[in-house]
Amino acid sequence: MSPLSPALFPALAEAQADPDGPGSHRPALRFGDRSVTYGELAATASPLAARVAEAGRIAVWATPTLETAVAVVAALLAGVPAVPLNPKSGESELGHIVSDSAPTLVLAAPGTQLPPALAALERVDIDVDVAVDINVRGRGTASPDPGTLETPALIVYTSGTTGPPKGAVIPRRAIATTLDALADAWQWTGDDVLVHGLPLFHVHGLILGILGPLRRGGSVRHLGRFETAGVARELSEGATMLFGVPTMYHRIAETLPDDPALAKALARARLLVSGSAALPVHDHERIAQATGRRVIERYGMTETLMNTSVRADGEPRAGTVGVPLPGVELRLTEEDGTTAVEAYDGETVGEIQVRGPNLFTEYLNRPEATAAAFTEDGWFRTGDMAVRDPDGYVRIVGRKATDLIKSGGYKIGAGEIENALLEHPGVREAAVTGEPDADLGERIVAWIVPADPQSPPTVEELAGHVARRLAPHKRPRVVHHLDALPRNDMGKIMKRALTHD
Ligand code: MCA
Ligand code: AMP
Repeated sequence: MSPLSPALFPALAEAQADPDGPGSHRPALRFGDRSVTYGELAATASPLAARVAEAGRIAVWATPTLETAVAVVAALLAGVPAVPLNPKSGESELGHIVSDSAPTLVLAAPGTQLPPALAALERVDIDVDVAVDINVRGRGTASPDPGTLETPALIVYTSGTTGPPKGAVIPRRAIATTLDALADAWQWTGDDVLVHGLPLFHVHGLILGILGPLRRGGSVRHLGRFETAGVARELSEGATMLFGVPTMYHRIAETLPDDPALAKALARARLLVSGSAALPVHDHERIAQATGRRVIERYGMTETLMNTSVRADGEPRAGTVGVPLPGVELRLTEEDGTTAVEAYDGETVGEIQVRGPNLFTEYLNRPEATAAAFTEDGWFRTGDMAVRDPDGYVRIVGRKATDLIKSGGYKIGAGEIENALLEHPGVREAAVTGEPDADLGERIVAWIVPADPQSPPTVEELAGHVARRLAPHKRPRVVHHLDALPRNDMGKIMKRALTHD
Protein backbone atom coordinates (compact mmCIF):
# COMPACT_ATOMS: atom_id res chain seq x y z
CA MET A 1 0.00 0.00 0.00
CA SER A 2 1.32 3.35 -1.02
CA PRO A 3 1.76 5.96 1.74
CA LEU A 4 -0.86 8.64 2.31
CA SER A 5 -0.32 11.49 -0.07
CA PRO A 6 1.45 14.52 1.38
CA ALA A 7 -0.08 17.83 0.31
CA LEU A 8 0.28 18.41 -3.41
CA PHE A 9 0.18 22.15 -2.74
CA PRO A 10 2.05 23.00 0.47
CA ALA A 11 1.35 26.74 0.16
CA LEU A 12 -2.36 26.04 -0.11
CA ALA A 13 -2.26 23.69 2.89
CA GLU A 14 -0.54 26.42 4.86
CA ALA A 15 -3.21 28.94 3.90
CA GLN A 16 -5.89 26.43 4.91
CA ALA A 17 -4.27 25.88 8.27
CA ASP A 18 -3.56 29.56 8.93
CA PRO A 19 -6.01 31.74 7.00
CA ASP A 20 -4.61 34.88 8.61
CA GLY A 21 -0.96 34.03 7.98
CA PRO A 22 1.18 35.97 5.49
CA GLY A 23 1.15 33.10 2.97
CA SER A 24 -2.60 33.47 2.69
CA HIS A 25 -2.27 36.82 0.98
CA ARG A 26 0.10 35.70 -1.72
CA PRO A 27 -1.37 35.72 -5.24
CA ALA A 28 -2.22 32.28 -6.66
CA LEU A 29 -4.34 32.48 -9.81
CA ARG A 30 -5.27 35.31 -12.13
CA PHE A 31 -7.53 35.09 -15.16
CA GLY A 32 -8.10 38.50 -16.78
CA ASP A 33 -9.26 40.86 -14.06
CA ARG A 34 -10.29 38.04 -11.67
CA SER A 35 -7.80 36.63 -9.24
CA VAL A 36 -7.50 34.71 -5.98
CA THR A 37 -4.84 34.59 -3.29
CA TYR A 38 -3.83 31.31 -1.63
CA GLY A 39 -6.20 32.14 1.23
CA GLU A 40 -9.07 32.77 -1.15
CA LEU A 41 -8.26 29.66 -3.13
CA ALA A 42 -8.32 27.60 0.07
CA ALA A 43 -11.61 29.19 1.09
CA THR A 44 -13.12 28.47 -2.32
CA ALA A 45 -11.71 25.04 -3.10
CA SER A 46 -12.10 23.47 0.37
CA PRO A 47 -15.92 23.63 0.57
CA LEU A 48 -16.10 22.43 -3.04
CA ALA A 49 -13.77 19.54 -2.14
CA ALA A 50 -16.07 18.62 0.76
CA ARG A 51 -19.04 18.82 -1.60
CA VAL A 52 -17.54 16.39 -4.16
CA ALA A 53 -15.68 14.11 -1.75
CA GLU A 54 -18.16 11.26 -2.10
CA ALA A 55 -18.32 11.36 -5.90
CA GLY A 56 -16.74 8.49 -7.78
CA ARG A 57 -15.30 10.55 -10.58
CA ILE A 58 -16.09 14.09 -11.61
CA ALA A 59 -16.11 15.80 -14.97
CA VAL A 60 -14.89 19.38 -15.18
CA TRP A 61 -16.17 21.62 -17.98
CA ALA A 62 -12.68 22.93 -18.63
CA THR A 63 -13.15 26.44 -20.00
CA PRO A 64 -10.00 28.61 -19.74
CA THR A 65 -11.29 30.25 -16.56
CA LEU A 66 -10.65 30.61 -12.85
CA GLU A 67 -13.52 28.19 -12.24
CA THR A 68 -11.72 25.32 -13.97
CA ALA A 69 -8.56 25.85 -11.92
CA VAL A 70 -10.57 25.96 -8.69
CA ALA A 71 -12.55 22.85 -9.65
CA VAL A 72 -9.44 20.81 -10.39
CA VAL A 73 -7.76 21.92 -7.16
CA ALA A 74 -10.93 20.95 -5.26
CA ALA A 75 -10.94 17.50 -6.86
CA LEU A 76 -7.29 17.02 -5.92
CA LEU A 77 -7.95 18.12 -2.34
CA ALA A 78 -10.79 15.60 -2.18
CA GLY A 79 -8.82 12.74 -3.76
CA VAL A 80 -11.53 12.39 -6.40
CA PRO A 81 -10.37 11.79 -9.99
CA ALA A 82 -11.26 14.63 -12.34
CA VAL A 83 -11.89 14.32 -16.07
CA PRO A 84 -11.25 17.67 -17.77
CA LEU A 85 -13.55 18.09 -20.77
CA ASN A 86 -12.76 20.22 -23.80
CA PRO A 87 -15.68 22.66 -23.87
CA LYS A 88 -15.46 22.68 -27.67
CA SER A 89 -15.79 18.88 -27.89
CA GLY A 90 -18.34 17.71 -30.42
CA GLU A 91 -21.21 15.39 -29.62
CA SER A 92 -19.61 12.07 -30.54
CA GLU A 93 -16.30 12.78 -28.77
CA LEU A 94 -18.05 14.05 -25.66
CA GLY A 95 -20.48 11.12 -25.67
CA HIS A 96 -17.56 8.72 -25.80
CA ILE A 97 -15.62 10.39 -22.98
CA VAL A 98 -18.66 10.58 -20.71
CA SER A 99 -19.70 6.98 -21.23
CA ASP A 100 -16.12 5.73 -20.90
CA SER A 101 -15.21 7.67 -17.76
CA ALA A 102 -18.69 7.52 -16.18
CA PRO A 103 -18.47 10.62 -13.97
CA THR A 104 -21.17 11.02 -11.35
CA LEU A 105 -21.27 14.79 -11.58
CA VAL A 106 -20.04 17.67 -13.65
CA LEU A 107 -18.51 20.87 -12.31
CA ALA A 108 -19.13 23.97 -14.40
CA ALA A 109 -19.01 27.74 -14.04
CA PRO A 110 -22.41 29.22 -13.14
CA GLY A 111 -24.46 30.20 -16.14
CA THR A 112 -22.55 27.94 -18.56
CA GLN A 113 -24.80 26.01 -20.84
CA LEU A 114 -23.85 22.35 -20.99
CA PRO A 115 -24.50 20.15 -24.04
CA PRO A 116 -27.07 17.30 -24.09
CA ALA A 117 -24.32 14.67 -23.66
CA LEU A 118 -23.95 15.88 -20.04
CA ALA A 119 -27.67 16.24 -19.31
CA ALA A 120 -27.85 13.04 -17.27
CA LEU A 121 -25.11 14.15 -14.86
CA GLU A 122 -25.70 16.01 -11.64
CA ARG A 123 -24.38 19.54 -12.08
CA VAL A 124 -22.47 21.43 -9.41
CA ASP A 125 -21.72 25.10 -10.02
CA ILE A 126 -18.24 26.39 -9.23
CA ASP A 127 -19.24 29.65 -7.67
CA VAL A 128 -15.85 31.23 -7.09
CA ASP A 129 -16.90 34.79 -6.30
CA VAL A 130 -19.60 33.86 -3.78
CA ALA A 131 -17.40 31.31 -2.05
CA VAL A 132 -14.49 33.73 -1.77
CA ASP A 133 -16.70 36.38 -0.34
CA ILE A 134 -18.38 34.17 2.24
CA ASN A 135 -15.47 32.04 3.32
CA VAL A 136 -12.66 34.52 3.54
CA ARG A 137 -14.52 36.23 6.32
CA GLY A 138 -15.33 32.93 7.95
CA ARG A 139 -13.06 29.91 8.04
CA GLY A 140 -12.14 27.35 5.42
CA THR A 141 -13.55 23.85 5.60
CA ALA A 142 -11.20 21.00 6.51
CA SER A 143 -10.16 18.96 3.48
CA PRO A 144 -11.34 15.42 2.97
CA ASP A 145 -8.79 12.59 2.75
CA PRO A 146 -6.82 13.08 -0.50
CA GLY A 147 -5.96 9.36 -0.74
CA THR A 148 -2.56 7.87 -1.46
CA LEU A 149 0.13 8.76 -3.95
CA GLU A 150 -1.32 6.18 -6.31
CA THR A 151 -4.85 7.59 -6.15
CA PRO A 152 -5.91 8.65 -9.66
CA ALA A 153 -5.86 12.44 -9.84
CA LEU A 154 -6.77 13.17 -13.43
CA ILE A 155 -8.04 11.22 -16.40
CA VAL A 156 -6.89 12.97 -19.54
CA TYR A 157 -8.18 11.82 -22.92
CA THR A 158 -5.59 11.44 -25.65
CA SER A 159 -5.88 10.34 -29.28
CA GLY A 160 -4.36 7.18 -30.71
CA THR A 161 -3.85 6.11 -34.32
CA THR A 162 -7.24 4.42 -34.52
CA GLY A 163 -10.47 4.47 -32.55
CA PRO A 164 -11.72 7.07 -30.12
CA PRO A 165 -9.45 8.79 -27.56
CA LYS A 166 -8.24 6.80 -24.54
CA GLY A 167 -8.34 8.07 -20.96
CA ALA A 168 -4.85 8.20 -19.43
CA VAL A 169 -5.14 7.70 -15.66
CA ILE A 170 -2.63 10.03 -14.01
CA PRO A 171 -1.92 9.42 -10.31
CA ARG A 172 -0.96 12.10 -7.76
CA ARG A 173 2.52 10.57 -7.66
CA ALA A 174 3.16 11.40 -11.31
CA ILE A 175 2.00 14.99 -10.91
CA ALA A 176 4.14 15.62 -7.83
CA THR A 177 7.17 13.93 -9.39
CA THR A 178 7.04 15.69 -12.72
CA LEU A 179 6.49 19.13 -11.22
CA ASP A 180 9.37 18.66 -8.78
CA ALA A 181 11.66 17.45 -11.56
CA LEU A 182 10.80 20.55 -13.57
CA ALA A 183 11.47 22.73 -10.53
CA ASP A 184 14.95 21.24 -10.44
CA ALA A 185 15.55 21.62 -14.17
CA TRP A 186 14.18 25.14 -14.43
CA GLN A 187 15.11 26.51 -10.99
CA TRP A 188 11.37 27.10 -10.69
CA THR A 189 10.38 28.66 -7.36
CA GLY A 190 7.51 30.35 -5.57
CA ASP A 191 8.85 33.68 -6.78
CA ASP A 192 8.07 32.81 -10.37
CA VAL A 193 5.01 34.21 -12.08
CA LEU A 194 3.93 32.18 -15.08
CA VAL A 195 1.97 33.47 -18.04
CA HIS A 196 0.19 31.18 -20.47
CA GLY A 197 -2.81 30.94 -22.75
CA LEU A 198 -3.06 27.18 -23.18
CA PRO A 199 -6.25 25.16 -22.93
CA LEU A 200 -6.97 23.57 -19.54
CA PHE A 201 -8.03 20.08 -20.64
CA HIS A 202 -4.55 18.78 -21.45
CA VAL A 203 -1.39 18.10 -19.48
CA HIS A 204 0.53 21.12 -20.77
CA GLY A 205 -1.95 23.85 -19.82
CA LEU A 206 -3.45 22.20 -16.76
CA ILE A 207 -0.71 20.24 -14.98
CA LEU A 208 2.32 22.31 -15.95
CA GLY A 209 0.54 25.63 -16.35
CA ILE A 210 -1.85 25.68 -13.38
CA LEU A 211 -0.82 22.95 -10.94
CA GLY A 212 2.89 23.74 -11.47
CA PRO A 213 2.83 27.28 -10.08
CA LEU A 214 0.52 26.17 -7.25
CA ARG A 215 2.89 23.39 -6.21
CA ARG A 216 5.72 25.93 -6.02
CA GLY A 217 3.63 28.45 -4.07
CA GLY A 218 3.98 30.90 -6.96
CA SER A 219 1.34 32.30 -9.26
CA VAL A 220 -0.06 32.03 -12.75
CA ARG A 221 -1.71 34.59 -14.98
CA HIS A 222 -3.84 32.98 -17.65
CA LEU A 223 -4.60 35.00 -20.75
CA GLY A 224 -7.99 33.40 -21.45
CA ARG A 225 -6.83 32.96 -25.00
CA PHE A 226 -3.34 33.24 -26.44
CA GLU A 227 -2.43 36.64 -27.85
CA THR A 228 1.01 38.15 -28.27
CA ALA A 229 -0.26 41.42 -26.77
CA GLY A 230 -1.23 39.61 -23.56
CA VAL A 231 2.19 37.94 -23.40
CA ALA A 232 3.91 41.30 -23.82
CA ARG A 233 1.73 42.92 -21.16
CA GLU A 234 2.22 40.24 -18.52
CA LEU A 235 5.95 39.81 -19.07
CA SER A 236 6.44 43.55 -18.76
CA GLU A 237 4.34 43.59 -15.58
CA GLY A 238 6.27 41.10 -13.51
CA ALA A 239 5.64 37.67 -15.05
CA THR A 240 8.86 35.66 -15.20
CA MET A 241 8.07 32.58 -17.31
CA LEU A 242 6.12 31.78 -20.46
CA PHE A 243 4.82 28.34 -21.48
CA GLY A 244 3.54 27.78 -24.99
CA VAL A 245 3.20 25.38 -27.90
CA PRO A 246 5.33 25.98 -31.03
CA THR A 247 2.40 27.61 -32.85
CA MET A 248 2.39 30.30 -30.17
CA TYR A 249 6.14 30.88 -30.47
CA HIS A 250 5.76 30.93 -34.25
CA ARG A 251 3.17 33.69 -33.92
CA ILE A 252 5.49 35.52 -31.54
CA ALA A 253 8.35 35.20 -34.07
CA GLU A 254 6.09 36.56 -36.81
CA THR A 255 5.02 39.53 -34.66
CA LEU A 256 8.43 40.48 -33.26
CA PRO A 257 9.77 42.51 -36.22
CA ASP A 258 6.88 45.00 -35.84
CA ASP A 259 6.50 44.94 -32.10
CA PRO A 260 9.45 46.30 -30.08
CA ALA A 261 7.38 46.14 -26.86
CA LEU A 262 7.00 42.37 -27.29
CA ALA A 263 10.75 42.01 -27.90
CA LYS A 264 11.50 44.02 -24.76
CA ALA A 265 9.05 42.02 -22.67
CA LEU A 266 10.44 38.65 -23.82
CA ALA A 267 13.98 39.85 -23.15
CA ARG A 268 13.01 40.37 -19.49
CA ALA A 269 11.62 36.88 -18.98
CA ARG A 270 13.57 34.43 -16.84
CA LEU A 271 12.48 31.42 -18.89
CA LEU A 272 10.65 30.88 -22.19
CA VAL A 273 9.56 27.25 -22.52
CA SER A 274 8.10 25.48 -25.55
CA GLY A 275 6.63 21.99 -25.73
CA SER A 276 3.93 19.65 -27.10
CA ALA A 277 5.60 19.55 -30.52
CA ALA A 278 8.92 20.49 -32.08
CA LEU A 279 9.76 24.19 -32.31
CA PRO A 280 11.38 24.74 -35.72
CA VAL A 281 14.95 26.02 -35.56
CA HIS A 282 13.96 28.97 -37.77
CA ASP A 283 11.53 30.21 -35.10
CA HIS A 284 14.12 29.59 -32.36
CA GLU A 285 16.59 31.73 -34.25
CA ARG A 286 14.18 34.54 -35.09
CA ILE A 287 13.19 34.86 -31.43
CA ALA A 288 16.81 34.74 -30.24
CA GLN A 289 17.81 37.39 -32.73
CA ALA A 290 15.01 39.80 -31.81
CA THR A 291 15.13 39.33 -28.04
CA GLY A 292 18.56 37.99 -27.13
CA ARG A 293 16.71 35.18 -25.33
CA ARG A 294 16.63 31.50 -26.24
CA VAL A 295 13.48 29.45 -25.92
CA ILE A 296 14.10 26.12 -24.21
CA GLU A 297 12.23 22.94 -25.10
CA ARG A 298 10.97 20.14 -22.92
CA TYR A 299 9.51 16.85 -24.12
CA GLY A 300 6.52 15.12 -22.63
CA MET A 301 3.44 13.11 -23.32
CA THR A 302 0.05 12.75 -21.66
CA GLU A 303 0.96 9.23 -20.51
CA THR A 304 4.40 10.12 -19.18
CA LEU A 305 4.09 13.76 -18.18
CA MET A 306 7.56 15.28 -18.64
CA ASN A 307 10.56 13.23 -19.73
CA THR A 308 13.34 15.58 -20.77
CA SER A 309 14.16 19.25 -20.80
CA VAL A 310 16.88 21.68 -21.62
CA ARG A 311 17.90 22.84 -18.16
CA ALA A 312 17.90 26.48 -17.06
CA ASP A 313 21.59 26.05 -16.23
CA GLY A 314 22.31 24.06 -19.40
CA GLU A 315 23.14 24.99 -22.95
CA PRO A 316 19.92 26.01 -24.77
CA ARG A 317 20.56 24.18 -28.02
CA ALA A 318 17.88 24.73 -30.68
CA GLY A 319 16.35 21.57 -32.09
CA THR A 320 16.85 19.46 -28.99
CA VAL A 321 14.64 18.61 -26.03
CA GLY A 322 17.54 18.44 -23.58
CA VAL A 323 18.37 15.72 -21.11
CA PRO A 324 16.27 13.28 -19.05
CA LEU A 325 14.69 14.89 -16.00
CA PRO A 326 15.70 13.70 -12.51
CA GLY A 327 14.11 10.31 -11.81
CA VAL A 328 13.32 9.57 -15.49
CA GLU A 329 15.07 6.63 -17.14
CA LEU A 330 15.23 7.05 -20.91
CA ARG A 331 16.52 4.67 -23.54
CA LEU A 332 16.43 4.38 -27.32
CA THR A 333 15.58 1.00 -28.79
CA GLU A 334 16.10 -0.67 -32.13
CA GLU A 335 13.22 -1.68 -34.36
CA ASP A 336 12.50 -4.83 -32.29
CA GLY A 337 11.44 -2.51 -29.46
CA THR A 338 13.62 -4.22 -26.84
CA THR A 339 17.28 -3.97 -27.87
CA ALA A 340 18.79 -0.80 -26.45
CA VAL A 341 20.72 1.54 -28.73
CA GLU A 342 23.96 2.31 -26.94
CA ALA A 343 25.21 5.05 -29.26
CA TYR A 344 25.42 8.68 -28.26
CA ASP A 345 26.53 9.79 -31.72
CA GLY A 346 23.84 12.21 -32.84
CA GLU A 347 23.03 9.79 -35.67
CA THR A 348 21.66 6.45 -34.55
CA VAL A 349 17.90 6.62 -34.45
CA GLY A 350 15.82 4.63 -31.97
CA GLU A 351 12.40 4.72 -30.36
CA ILE A 352 12.29 6.62 -27.07
CA GLN A 353 11.20 4.43 -24.16
CA VAL A 354 10.85 5.75 -20.63
CA ARG A 355 10.47 4.41 -17.12
CA GLY A 356 9.94 6.29 -13.87
CA PRO A 357 7.54 7.72 -11.31
CA ASN A 358 6.31 10.30 -13.84
CA LEU A 359 4.30 7.67 -15.73
CA PHE A 360 0.53 7.17 -15.88
CA THR A 361 -1.06 4.07 -14.37
CA GLU A 362 -3.20 2.77 -17.21
CA TYR A 363 -5.64 3.60 -19.97
CA LEU A 364 -9.07 3.57 -18.37
CA ASN A 365 -11.07 0.44 -19.28
CA ARG A 366 -8.38 -0.58 -21.82
CA PRO A 367 -6.18 -3.30 -20.28
CA GLU A 368 -5.01 -4.50 -23.67
CA ALA A 369 -3.98 -1.05 -24.83
CA THR A 370 -2.21 -0.53 -21.51
CA ALA A 371 -0.32 -3.81 -21.84
CA ALA A 372 0.65 -3.03 -25.44
CA ALA A 373 2.05 0.34 -24.41
CA PHE A 374 4.71 -1.21 -22.14
CA THR A 375 7.55 -3.66 -22.74
CA GLU A 376 7.71 -6.75 -20.52
CA ASP A 377 10.20 -5.03 -18.25
CA GLY A 378 8.07 -1.95 -17.75
CA TRP A 379 9.39 0.55 -20.29
CA PHE A 380 6.74 2.76 -21.85
CA ARG A 381 6.91 2.91 -25.63
CA THR A 382 6.49 6.54 -26.63
CA GLY A 383 6.45 6.00 -30.41
CA ASP A 384 8.77 9.01 -30.76
CA MET A 385 12.01 8.48 -32.69
CA ALA A 386 15.18 10.22 -31.59
CA VAL A 387 18.95 10.38 -31.58
CA ARG A 388 21.24 11.32 -28.68
CA ASP A 389 24.14 13.74 -28.89
CA PRO A 390 27.45 12.76 -27.25
CA ASP A 391 26.55 14.85 -24.17
CA GLY A 392 23.18 13.16 -23.75
CA TYR A 393 20.96 15.81 -25.36
CA VAL A 394 17.96 14.14 -27.01
CA ARG A 395 16.93 15.21 -30.48
CA ILE A 396 13.50 14.05 -31.66
CA VAL A 397 13.58 13.22 -35.36
CA GLY A 398 10.12 11.79 -36.02
CA ARG A 399 7.31 9.56 -34.96
CA LYS A 400 6.77 5.85 -35.48
CA ALA A 401 3.10 6.11 -36.47
CA THR A 402 2.38 8.18 -39.56
CA ASP A 403 -1.27 8.15 -38.55
CA LEU A 404 -0.70 10.55 -35.65
CA ILE A 405 -0.83 14.22 -36.52
CA LYS A 406 0.37 17.08 -34.29
CA SER A 407 -1.45 20.26 -35.19
CA GLY A 408 -1.14 23.37 -33.03
CA GLY A 409 0.33 21.10 -30.34
CA TYR A 410 -2.75 18.85 -30.28
CA LYS A 411 -2.30 15.15 -30.98
CA ILE A 412 -4.90 13.96 -33.47
CA GLY A 413 -5.44 10.42 -34.75
CA ALA A 414 -6.06 10.10 -38.50
CA GLY A 415 -8.43 7.16 -37.92
CA GLU A 416 -10.71 9.19 -35.71
CA ILE A 417 -11.18 11.81 -38.42
CA GLU A 418 -11.58 9.22 -41.17
CA ASN A 419 -14.40 7.59 -39.20
CA ALA A 420 -16.12 10.93 -38.72
CA LEU A 421 -15.76 11.78 -42.42
CA LEU A 422 -17.25 8.43 -43.41
CA GLU A 423 -20.37 9.31 -41.43
CA HIS A 424 -20.99 12.22 -43.81
CA PRO A 425 -23.49 11.22 -46.54
CA GLY A 426 -21.40 12.93 -49.22
CA VAL A 427 -18.30 10.83 -48.48
CA ARG A 428 -17.81 7.32 -49.88
CA GLU A 429 -14.16 6.79 -48.93
CA ALA A 430 -11.79 8.85 -46.81
CA ALA A 431 -8.13 9.00 -45.82
CA VAL A 432 -6.50 11.60 -43.60
CA THR A 433 -2.89 12.77 -43.55
CA GLY A 434 -0.88 15.57 -42.00
CA GLU A 435 1.19 17.95 -44.09
CA PRO A 436 3.73 20.57 -42.98
CA ASP A 437 2.28 23.92 -41.94
CA ALA A 438 4.40 26.87 -40.86
CA ASP A 439 1.90 27.95 -38.19
CA LEU A 440 0.40 24.68 -36.93
CA GLY A 441 3.39 22.39 -37.46
CA GLU A 442 1.11 20.05 -39.39
CA ARG A 443 -2.30 20.66 -40.91
CA ILE A 444 -4.97 18.03 -41.40
CA VAL A 445 -5.64 17.04 -44.99
CA ALA A 446 -8.64 14.92 -46.03
CA TRP A 447 -8.58 12.86 -49.20
CA ILE A 448 -12.09 11.80 -50.09
CA VAL A 449 -13.95 9.94 -52.76
CA PRO A 450 -17.28 11.76 -52.94
CA ALA A 451 -20.51 9.76 -53.03
CA ASP A 452 -21.64 11.99 -55.90
CA PRO A 453 -18.71 13.27 -57.97
CA GLN A 454 -20.99 15.92 -59.48
CA SER A 455 -21.54 17.63 -56.12
CA PRO A 456 -18.70 16.78 -53.71
CA PRO A 457 -18.95 18.19 -50.17
CA THR A 458 -16.98 21.42 -49.66
CA VAL A 459 -14.10 21.89 -47.24
CA GLU A 460 -16.33 24.13 -45.06
CA GLU A 461 -19.01 21.48 -44.90
CA LEU A 462 -16.58 18.71 -43.94
CA ALA A 463 -14.73 20.94 -41.48
CA GLY A 464 -18.02 21.83 -39.78
CA HIS A 465 -19.07 18.18 -39.74
CA VAL A 466 -15.82 17.06 -38.03
CA ALA A 467 -15.83 20.04 -35.63
CA ARG A 468 -19.41 19.29 -34.50
CA ARG A 469 -18.69 15.60 -34.04
CA LEU A 470 -15.14 15.63 -32.61
CA ALA A 471 -13.59 19.06 -31.93
CA PRO A 472 -12.72 22.15 -34.00
CA HIS A 473 -8.96 21.49 -33.84
CA LYS A 474 -9.57 18.11 -35.52
CA ARG A 475 -11.24 19.64 -38.57
CA PRO A 476 -9.57 19.19 -41.97
CA ARG A 477 -8.05 22.38 -43.32
CA VAL A 478 -7.65 21.04 -46.86
CA VAL A 479 -9.85 18.59 -48.79
CA HIS A 480 -8.83 16.80 -51.99
CA HIS A 481 -11.36 14.95 -54.12
CA LEU A 482 -10.26 11.73 -55.80
CA ASP A 483 -11.92 9.14 -58.04
CA ALA A 484 -10.47 6.33 -55.92
CA LEU A 485 -8.02 6.00 -53.02
CA PRO A 486 -4.68 4.36 -53.86
CA ARG A 487 -4.72 0.85 -52.37
CA ASN A 488 -2.28 -2.03 -52.32
CA ASP A 489 -3.11 -5.63 -53.29
CA MET A 490 -4.49 -6.25 -49.81
CA GLY A 491 -6.89 -3.31 -50.19
CA LYS A 492 -5.00 -1.18 -47.65
CA ILE A 493 -4.87 2.55 -48.38
CA MET A 494 -1.35 3.59 -49.39
CA LYS A 495 -1.11 6.95 -47.65
CA ARG A 496 2.37 7.65 -48.92
CA ALA A 497 0.93 7.75 -52.44
CA LEU A 498 -1.40 10.57 -51.40
CA THR A 499 0.41 13.62 -52.65
CA HIS A 500 -0.96 16.61 -54.36
CA ASP A 501 0.66 18.20 -57.34
C1 MCA B 1 -12.98 27.27 -36.78
N1 MCA B 1 -13.54 27.19 -35.59
C2 MCA B 1 -14.56 26.35 -35.70
C3 MCA B 1 -14.61 25.91 -37.06
N2 MCA B 1 -13.61 26.51 -37.68
N3 MCA B 1 -15.46 25.91 -34.84
C4 MCA B 1 -16.42 25.08 -35.27
N4 MCA B 1 -16.52 24.63 -36.53
C5 MCA B 1 -15.64 25.03 -37.46
N5 MCA B 1 -15.76 24.59 -38.70
C6 MCA B 1 -13.13 27.97 -34.39
C7 MCA B 1 -12.31 27.33 -33.32
O1 MCA B 1 -13.07 26.64 -32.41
C8 MCA B 1 -11.70 28.54 -32.67
O2 MCA B 1 -12.66 29.20 -31.86
C9 MCA B 1 -11.36 29.38 -33.81
O3 MCA B 1 -12.27 28.99 -34.84
C10 MCA B 1 -9.93 29.24 -34.29
O4 MCA B 1 -9.54 27.89 -34.23
P1 MCA B 1 -8.18 27.32 -34.83
O5 MCA B 1 -7.86 28.02 -36.08
O6 MCA B 1 -8.29 25.85 -34.88
O7 MCA B 1 -7.08 27.53 -33.79
P2 MCA B 1 -6.39 28.78 -33.24
O8 MCA B 1 -7.31 29.58 -32.45
O9 MCA B 1 -5.64 29.43 -34.31
O10 MCA B 1 -5.45 28.01 -32.22
C11 MCA B 1 -4.09 27.87 -32.26
C12 MCA B 1 -3.62 27.53 -30.87
C13 MCA B 1 -4.30 26.22 -30.45
C14 MCA B 1 -4.03 28.68 -29.93
C15 MCA B 1 -2.12 27.39 -30.87
O11 MCA B 1 -3.99 25.25 -31.43
C16 MCA B 1 -3.93 25.75 -29.08
O12 MCA B 1 -4.41 26.28 -28.08
N6 MCA B 1 -3.04 24.72 -28.98
C17 MCA B 1 -2.60 24.16 -27.72
C18 MCA B 1 -2.63 22.69 -27.76
C19 MCA B 1 -2.20 22.07 -26.42
O13 MCA B 1 -2.39 22.63 -25.36
N7 MCA B 1 -1.61 20.86 -26.48
C20 MCA B 1 -1.20 20.19 -25.31
C21 MCA B 1 -1.38 18.72 -25.53
P3 MCA B 1 -12.29 30.23 -30.71
O14 MCA B 1 -11.84 31.45 -31.41
O15 MCA B 1 -13.54 30.38 -29.94
O16 MCA B 1 -11.18 29.57 -29.93
S1 MCA B 1 0.19 17.88 -25.56
C22 MCA B 1 0.57 17.64 -23.96
O17 MCA B 1 -0.13 18.06 -23.06
C23 MCA B 1 1.90 16.98 -23.76
C24 MCA B 1 1.98 16.38 -22.37
C25 MCA B 1 3.03 17.98 -23.92
O18 MCA B 1 4.15 17.60 -24.21
O19 MCA B 1 2.74 19.17 -23.71
P1 AMP C 1 0.22 14.19 -26.33
O1 AMP C 1 0.01 12.76 -26.63
O2 AMP C 1 -0.83 15.09 -26.88
O3 AMP C 1 0.44 14.37 -24.91
O4 AMP C 1 1.52 14.61 -27.09
C1 AMP C 1 2.73 13.97 -26.81
C2 AMP C 1 3.62 14.01 -28.01
O5 AMP C 1 3.97 15.36 -28.32
C3 AMP C 1 4.92 13.32 -27.83
O6 AMP C 1 4.81 11.92 -27.97
C4 AMP C 1 5.78 13.98 -28.90
O7 AMP C 1 5.54 13.38 -30.15
C5 AMP C 1 5.24 15.39 -28.93
N1 AMP C 1 6.09 16.35 -28.21
C6 AMP C 1 5.92 16.88 -26.98
N2 AMP C 1 6.89 17.76 -26.70
C7 AMP C 1 7.71 17.81 -27.78
C8 AMP C 1 8.89 18.55 -28.13
N3 AMP C 1 9.43 19.46 -27.33
N4 AMP C 1 9.45 18.30 -29.33
C9 AMP C 1 8.93 17.41 -30.20
N5 AMP C 1 7.80 16.71 -29.92
C10 AMP C 1 7.20 16.90 -28.75
